[in-house]
Amino acid sequence: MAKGRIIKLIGGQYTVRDEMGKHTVVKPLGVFRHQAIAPKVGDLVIFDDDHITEVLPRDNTLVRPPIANVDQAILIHSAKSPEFSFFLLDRFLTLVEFEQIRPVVIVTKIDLLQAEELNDLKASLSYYASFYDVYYTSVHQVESLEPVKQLLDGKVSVFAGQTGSGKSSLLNALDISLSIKTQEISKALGRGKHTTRHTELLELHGGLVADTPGFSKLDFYDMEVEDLLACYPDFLALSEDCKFRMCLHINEPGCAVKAAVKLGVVMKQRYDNYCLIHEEIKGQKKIYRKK
Ligand SMILES: Nc1nc2c(ncn2[C@@H]2O[C@H](COP(=O)(O)OP(=O)(O)OP(=O)(O)O)[C@@H](O)[C@H]2O)c(=O)[nH]1
Ligand SMILES: [Mg+2]
Ligand SMILES: [Zn+2]
Repeated sequence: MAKGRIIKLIGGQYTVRDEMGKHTVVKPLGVFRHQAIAPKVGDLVIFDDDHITEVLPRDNTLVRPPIANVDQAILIHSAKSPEFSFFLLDRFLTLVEFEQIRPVVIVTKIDLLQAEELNDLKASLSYYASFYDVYYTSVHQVESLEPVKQLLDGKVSVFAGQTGSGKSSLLNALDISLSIKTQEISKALGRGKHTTRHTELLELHGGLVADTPGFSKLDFYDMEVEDLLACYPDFLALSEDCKFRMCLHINEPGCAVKAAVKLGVVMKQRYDNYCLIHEEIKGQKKIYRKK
């Protein structure tokens, strides 16, 4: 019997990495089929020579991508191509906060911006940098990769971001021995859109990292509008001063968040994105009721 972490799942075969770093390919015992939980990538497990016998309690679990025990979600956004989007950033941040996982923001492909454009983007993102870690990278600028390497050490990280944002390229640049397929290569092979398909934890700079398929759809189906409150640390800090205890910061009088938006303390664009997501969640409920 040994303890380890599942780092790969392909065709019912699990690769487990033990505490010494040794890999063993095993199957789960049949018993898991009758339980609500199936072993997932990221799970800490007890295993023998050929079977997983126990899944240890999870800290957290993501459905898409299907990974357990994630320490941080590294959100990869391209500075250009595809165009940087604050709306997409706030959507990703909301979903990651809802899962109670620490988000880290990486803006990549910065080589595609003029110096002035990059300065403008950094100025806008400085608001986020006051409560999240924000990094700027390019696969063509090796010095930009060093801080990211340190970020991975000793942690289980998920790289997430829209398709084409540069997740696989960044991982390849962080460790040249990886050679993960990127879009250029898959285009040459004549494949369809999503380049990265299965879920696997890669051993990288002292940590484990999942390169997830690009999300094409980010929905809030599991959320209620009240759930949004805990997903905005900047608003949360102000909400003690809202007149109403469960203020949703939309139409309530005496709202400290709305007052802070007016004063320019809270970024207007971020507040607008919050309102759009709030509306979207309300809209979802209406559709449910009709059915
Ligand atoms: N100029 C420049 N191009 C980059 C950079 N990083 C990635 N790219 C290009 O962006 C395109 C998409 O990169 P990928 O790494 O395949 O993107 P991905 O996020 O893994 O995409 P999916 O696997 O489909 O989700 C490729 O053509 C890369 O060469 C960068 O730092 N600078
Ligand atoms: Mg990829
Ligand atoms: Zn309020």
